[in-house]
Amino acid sequence: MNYENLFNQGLQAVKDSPIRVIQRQNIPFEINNENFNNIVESIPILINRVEKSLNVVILGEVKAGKSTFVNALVGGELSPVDISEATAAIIEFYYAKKERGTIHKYSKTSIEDTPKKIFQILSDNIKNKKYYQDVEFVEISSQLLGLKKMHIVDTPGLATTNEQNENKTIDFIQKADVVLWILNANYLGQLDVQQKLIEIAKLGKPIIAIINKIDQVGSNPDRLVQFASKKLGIYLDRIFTLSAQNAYNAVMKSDLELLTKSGFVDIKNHLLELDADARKVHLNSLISSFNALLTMDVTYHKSIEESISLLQKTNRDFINKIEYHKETILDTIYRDLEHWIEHEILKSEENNIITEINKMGLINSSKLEKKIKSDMESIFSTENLKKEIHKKNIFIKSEFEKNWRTVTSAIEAEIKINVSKFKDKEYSNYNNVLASTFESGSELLKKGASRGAILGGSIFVLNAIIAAASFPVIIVGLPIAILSGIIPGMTFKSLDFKKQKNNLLNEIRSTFKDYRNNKLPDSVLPKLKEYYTSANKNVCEDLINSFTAKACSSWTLEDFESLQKNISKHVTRIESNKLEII
Ligand SMILES: Nc1nc2c(ncn2[C@@H]2O[C@H](COP(=O)(O)OP(=O)(O)OP(=O)(O)O)[C@@H](O)[C@H]2O)c(=O)[nH]1
Ligand SMILES: [Mg+2]
Repeated sequence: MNYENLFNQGLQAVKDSPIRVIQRQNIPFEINNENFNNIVESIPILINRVEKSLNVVILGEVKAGKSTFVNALVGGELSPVDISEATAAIIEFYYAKKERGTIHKYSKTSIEDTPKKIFQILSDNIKNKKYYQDVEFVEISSQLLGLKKMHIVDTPGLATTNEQNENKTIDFIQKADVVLWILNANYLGQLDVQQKLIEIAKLGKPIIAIINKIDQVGSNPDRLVQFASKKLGIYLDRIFTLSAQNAYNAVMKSDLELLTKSGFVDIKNHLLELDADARKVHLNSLISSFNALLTMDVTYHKSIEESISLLQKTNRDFINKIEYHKETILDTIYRDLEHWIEHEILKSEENNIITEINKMGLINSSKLEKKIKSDMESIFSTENLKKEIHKKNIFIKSEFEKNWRTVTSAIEAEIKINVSKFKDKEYSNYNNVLASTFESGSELLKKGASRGAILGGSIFVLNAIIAAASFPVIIVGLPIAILSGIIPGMTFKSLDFKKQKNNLLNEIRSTFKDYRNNKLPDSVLPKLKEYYTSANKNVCEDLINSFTAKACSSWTLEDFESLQKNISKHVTRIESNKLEII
């Protein structure tokens, strides 16, 4: 089987992703997810490794005892172990009869010497940050206790104060075939270890845990294994216990009893088994890593596909809701206007006039007569009617805006709830997807890496939906200008003050009534309704346009549908590129 070719085929499939192809155009969602982008960069690392040796990479937090363990393996003090001499570079050990060391530098000024000299140089520069920035990795050949085919890589501890080191180590993880994770027995309960193990497990790397420094804790080693297995077991292939310090001392003194007691012999035997089967272990790890990357790719694409469905549904629901409220809000305004014109307009003026006439008594007063006539004239002047309508308009406008704001904030809240329900559902769905995806892959991934870990909290399309669901404040102009010239004024020659008071009152009442029942409903009401109908239509259009613009960019429904089809095709293609473990 030519794995280079097979991996290359997978890489091409990943690169042809419809999402990656459109990445540079105007798309309505973010895909700036580091893990998503890393898939394309990670497969070539695996391709490069097909012809390389089995890499056993030692990882763990600072001062866990990684280098001490390597020294026991190498059988001499080769990897610097001291408080002041923390491992600051990646150091690769491999079997050779002749001991040799090389410091590979980015600046291409590599140094070759005896391992002892090489470690002296590293130690002399331990405080020199700039020096280590230029060190790509260090290579040491030695006897390595008979581990003839594998390379053992000592790394700077994770979570060091030196971020540069941590980044170098993380970059190196993709080059690992088997991870030996050294845990410090004193801090077995620490939570951040779990997060780091997930990161590695989701890359498809088999992980062997070594609980080190068991000489420092009172607990029985079996209890420690039980504890670690309960907490971290799903990410781990095997768990060993060790006192690297005792192992190292035992190796130096050839004390077989102490060596066995330290836990070292079991670990060494396990490594010898892996070494004997190095090619197969190596290829299976590459296949598992490759499949893990393809699963990540599938997971991302399915997530995008499903959130596009949600986007479309949200958009449809949104338009339906706006259309529904468009009717109800307009209806409320109509009813308010009708009621106002029929029962309320000029009501207090009417009451004032009536009170005044009632006060007139029996004697006609030409002064009062004049006053009432002029009052009526000014009440029914176009100017005054305009003022009344203007006042009412200010009120209706604010009611209108308030109603729309209530509606949009309810829609906004509902969209947010739907999005978060969708996220929850997605996460639980994908746990199942993962479980089946890894059936043929590494056992630990079947149980381990969750979809949450793969997606890393990024939900591509949903951010756009949430952003779109914050609506602009609705502002409606005042419709006074359009009313000019349509308000019928009135003259009052007809008022007859010589008549009975009751008759006069009736006449005044019927004047107001005529206005409320005929004149205004015929002239002003249709105009106001027309105005609010069109204002309401504009508000709806603005809301729909603003939502669609933010949530969908310039994409049409057809654009989304064709993307979804292409994503489905892509997912099928990626699945078909997954490989069987040998
Ligand atoms: N008691 C005890 N001490 C240990 C054991 N293993 C390592 N140590 C001590 O722990 C300290 C750190 O050990 P290292 O091997 O340098 O640890 P490391 O993980 O390589 O550290 P970094 O390279 O800085 O990440 C040293 O002082 C060791 O002597 C052990 O099994 N028991
Ligand atoms: Mg070290």
